[in-house]
Amino acid sequence: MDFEFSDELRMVRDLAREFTDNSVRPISADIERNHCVPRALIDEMSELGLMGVAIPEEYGGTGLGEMGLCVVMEELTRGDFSVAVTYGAHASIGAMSVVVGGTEEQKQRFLPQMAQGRVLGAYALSEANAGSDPGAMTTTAVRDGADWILRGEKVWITNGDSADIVTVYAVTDKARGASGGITAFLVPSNSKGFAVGKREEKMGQRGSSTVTLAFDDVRVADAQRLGAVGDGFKIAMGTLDRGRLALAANCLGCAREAHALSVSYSKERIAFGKPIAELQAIQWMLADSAAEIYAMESMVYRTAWLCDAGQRFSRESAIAKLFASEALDRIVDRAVQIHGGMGYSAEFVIEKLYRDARVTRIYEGTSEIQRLVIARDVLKNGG
Ligand code: COS
Repeated sequence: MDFEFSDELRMVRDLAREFTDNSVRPISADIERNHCVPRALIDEMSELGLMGVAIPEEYGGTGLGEMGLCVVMEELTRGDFSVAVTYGAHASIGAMSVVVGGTEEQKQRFLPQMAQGRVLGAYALSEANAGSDPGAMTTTAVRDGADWILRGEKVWITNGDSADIVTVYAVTDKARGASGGITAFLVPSNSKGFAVGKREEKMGQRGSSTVTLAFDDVRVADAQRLGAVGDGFKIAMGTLDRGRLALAANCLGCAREAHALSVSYSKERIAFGKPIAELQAIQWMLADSAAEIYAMESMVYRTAWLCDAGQRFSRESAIAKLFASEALDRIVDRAVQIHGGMGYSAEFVIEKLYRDARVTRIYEGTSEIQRLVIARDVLKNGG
């Protein structure tokens, strides 16, 4: 058993850490205030070769797999959650849907450009009445000669307004539902009839753009169909297995930041004539957070290892996402408590981390959905 990161992973971690400390952290407050992750940051990540960290080398990526992606996600989130999410919509669920579902020809065509950051991806599954139950989607794709015509609306799409190509899931056989009735398409955002709608005003992660996308008879060539007709739901779920894991890595990064700030603050803040770090009430909170961070880290990287080893990891990724997001909520809550009034002030970063963290229990599958995935697997396969 080897728990050491390889030299390559250490290099990419150092690169992502340096980028985060030098380019992300100093402008995190501006990103939140302006509700925008500057394009220059994406370009810088492209130049550093981070956009294709999980894309296999034969398709122009760095080939560091889910392990590499988790390392980068963790580091970026230490600096700013919105930057990490903007990155993840492309490098995780955008590009990974092509890795999971694409034909050889599609991988050759799209992945090298995605790895270089020249083509940015996004992932469009949810609809107004199909969030936890994506099988209930109503966006349709109807065959028209050599093309398909897409019609419908997707909601809560990260980077929907900046992506060049969006993986869109649509019903191709209503009678078959999730099992064989949904197909995935790679839809160029400059297609006629593709329209960006409302942008969400959110509690946290305000720099990350979340929009509605409308498809008004968008014509898509059959060559843009991702995987076989009817395989869309499996591609969506296989991609989400990876997305949930990457999100657990985000939670880990955010938790580390909140915890590190809490440790330094508790050593500086004086109460009852001594630093609050010397009070047992504070020490217990710091100890609980340290224990949970260690558990998060262990789950994230063990699950990434499972994925990269080609083993099924749906249950483990749901466990990692469930545990990491719930633990993060407790950790940022403790961080606010340790910081007292300073933790509640918008002048200090803890208040932002508290808001940024809350959605992790909701998106890419709520905690309740993760429990459902885990319980189904436990009942089917034991353990
Ligand atoms: N990988 C590959 N295939 C999968 C899979 C996975 N992780 N999970 C399910 N499938 C397959 C199943 O094997 C099944 O295939 P067959 O019909 O050939 O047996 C098919 O997909 C349908 O699966 P299932 O019957 O489990 O579908 P349900 O409609 O019951 O949905 C849940 C299952 C609820 C778990 C799923 O809808 C889900 O994850 N919902 C949350 C969605 C979500 O996370 N949304 C957030 C927004 S996306 S950013």
